[in-house]
Amino acid sequence: MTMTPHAPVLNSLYQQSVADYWNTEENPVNLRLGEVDGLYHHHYGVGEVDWSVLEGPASTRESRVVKELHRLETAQAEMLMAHLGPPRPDYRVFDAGCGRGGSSLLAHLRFGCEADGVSISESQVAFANRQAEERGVGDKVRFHFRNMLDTGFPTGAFHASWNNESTMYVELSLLFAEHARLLTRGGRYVCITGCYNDAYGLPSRAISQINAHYICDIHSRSTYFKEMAANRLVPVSVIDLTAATIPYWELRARTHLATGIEDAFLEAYKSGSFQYLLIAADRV
Ligand code: SAH
Ligand code: GPP
Ligand code: MG
Repeated sequence: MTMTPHAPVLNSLYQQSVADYWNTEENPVNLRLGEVDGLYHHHYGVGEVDWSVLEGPASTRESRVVKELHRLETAQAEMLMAHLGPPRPDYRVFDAGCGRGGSSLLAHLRFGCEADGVSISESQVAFANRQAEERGVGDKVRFHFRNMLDTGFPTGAFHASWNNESTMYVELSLLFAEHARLLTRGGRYVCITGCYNDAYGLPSRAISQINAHYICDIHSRSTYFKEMAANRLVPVSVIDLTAATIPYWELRARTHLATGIEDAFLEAYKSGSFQYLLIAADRV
């Protein structure tokens, strides 16, 4: 696989603005957590919270909070990994919208498989490649400055692929067409995403606030299934993780790492307008 993109990576002013966001993003809630073990996540957490981190000696509270939030975010990535197949060590997996590379590294550590991640942020790609090099896995885990809608990778090159909180930046019809092209027949696709609930109606105010905060466009739940069905992706598991992610946001809101978006997530989830979903699908 060549390192030279076959087409321009950024194809609209919108994509340029998203790239600008990620090229300059340095939130402590992401960097301090990543420093715990070198797995840098740009997604949220799931699972029960150890609330005792907010108590005890003030001198160690911040570092205990950091570790706890990181543990919950890593648990989210582990949940995605658990639906990947599992990949064999000789398999190749694709990470669409890879951020600083945490999920790809985790996939290699868990399964021994090769991973290719793409992001439209050049600084993220450079950061993620440094992490892989520092771990000595740069030959197995590679990150590329490419567009996930038009990756340039060969057809059928991957046995599994995923989007971990990156589907809300693109049109799903285009995204799933590219995953379907890249996956072998019988390959596994997984996404974890926030979507709006068709049963509630159109996006609530809190969802609009989340869209404005990250420059994204949260899709409806129905759009995922419609576009998967149109692109040879047949859902095999659908897990509503909404209840599992609310404690993460409750904790985050009470810490020194809160960014100001926490109340919008809590309001969106608790009102029933927003859902945190894992969808696993087979490429048929
Ligand atoms: N999946 C990662 C990062 C999620 S943040 C994680 O779980 O840590 C969203 C990511 O999507 C960012 O890295 C951003 O650069 C990427 N992204 C957004 N639009 C993209 C596009 N069209 N092509 C490739 N990556 C894109
Ligand atoms: C990235 O996480 C956020 C997104 C990919 C977009 C929104 C996701 C939804 C589920 C709607 P981050 O870790 O960079 O965000 P933060 O800096 O807030 O921790
Ligand atoms: Mg984060």
